[in-house]
Amino acid sequence: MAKRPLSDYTQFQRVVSQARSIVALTGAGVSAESGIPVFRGAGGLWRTHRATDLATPTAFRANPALVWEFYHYRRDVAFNSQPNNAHKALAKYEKICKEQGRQFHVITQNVDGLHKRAGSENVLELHGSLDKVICTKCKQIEVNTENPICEALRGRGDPSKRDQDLPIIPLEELPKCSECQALVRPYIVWFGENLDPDVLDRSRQLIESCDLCLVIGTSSVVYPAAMFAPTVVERGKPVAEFNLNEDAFDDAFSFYFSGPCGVTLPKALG
Ligand code: BJW
Ligand code: ZN
Repeated sequence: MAKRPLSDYTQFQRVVSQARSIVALTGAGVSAESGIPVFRGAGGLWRTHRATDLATPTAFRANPALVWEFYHYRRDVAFNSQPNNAHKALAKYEKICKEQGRQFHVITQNVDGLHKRAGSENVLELHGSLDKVICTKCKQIEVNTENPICEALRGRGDPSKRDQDLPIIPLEELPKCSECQALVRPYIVWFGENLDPDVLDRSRQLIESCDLCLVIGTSSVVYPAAMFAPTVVERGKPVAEFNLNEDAFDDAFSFYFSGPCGVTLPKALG
């Protein structure tokens, strides 16, 4: 199939400046330039494990200490990362829209908190957040930004180590619920788990009512987020895709901007 020609920034700027309700759907690629590894491809390994194999309830049941070690590493990377020019461009454009009485929302699959730290206010976090935990017993959700989250995880999580070279962390030393003292887990939506129904409802409403959708730094293989942009196309509204990799582009969209989104987004929204 012939390659889709890349889009014209001036033409996109006309469309974005006239849109009344814009949704930006973001994925791991938006945080890649902040140093946070993406999930699929070369960056998606932690030690010998695929990140997506550890992000499951089955993996947590089988080895909560290993999954907590992985998430301690993820929390440490995210908490020490800074928003990049892509996060900042989205936050800046949201402010412009607000001043002009237009709607701008970010729906993110990311759990790193960088959109909010960049100043975006209208953010829906589809897959949870690294700065929260949920109790495995009483289901209480708590914000927890302690790093490390418990003493046993201090100095752990190094991706260059081998699992078997480190002592196993006993269950009773893993993070506990402040209410009932049972084991807590990261407040993250793992494969096979339902998304928060309220977050999902609000996301669907935005997708059903927006007149422009930006799809930024996602491989669009994980549902239900993977359905959002096709739904906008079905409604006859434009979708603009920003991805490092031209092969990732969906042929049904209206605009394609290839390259690091820390470069392409500020140019497109500038
Ligand atoms: C750049 C860049 C730069 C790089 N600039 N670009 C069959 C059909 C339909 C559904 C299912 C099915 N079988 C199973 C399901 C359900 C399942 C699913 O979708 N599976 C698919 C894999 C098929 N979904 C679920 O289970 C969801 N729950 C659900 O649907 O409940 C109901 C249900 C249950 C069971 C069965 C059926 C229905 C929950 C999904 C939870 C996803 N969780 C994760 C991990 C947790 C987060 C964490 O720990 O951090 O979320 S998985 C992982 O993938 C993570 C991400 O948010 C998510 C999406 O990945 P993303 O963001 O797209 O990252 P990458 O790495 O894939 O892509 C990065 C992109 O950036 C690439 O394109 C690069 O080119 C680009 N890039 N640098 C611009 N600088
Ligand atoms: Zn509890």
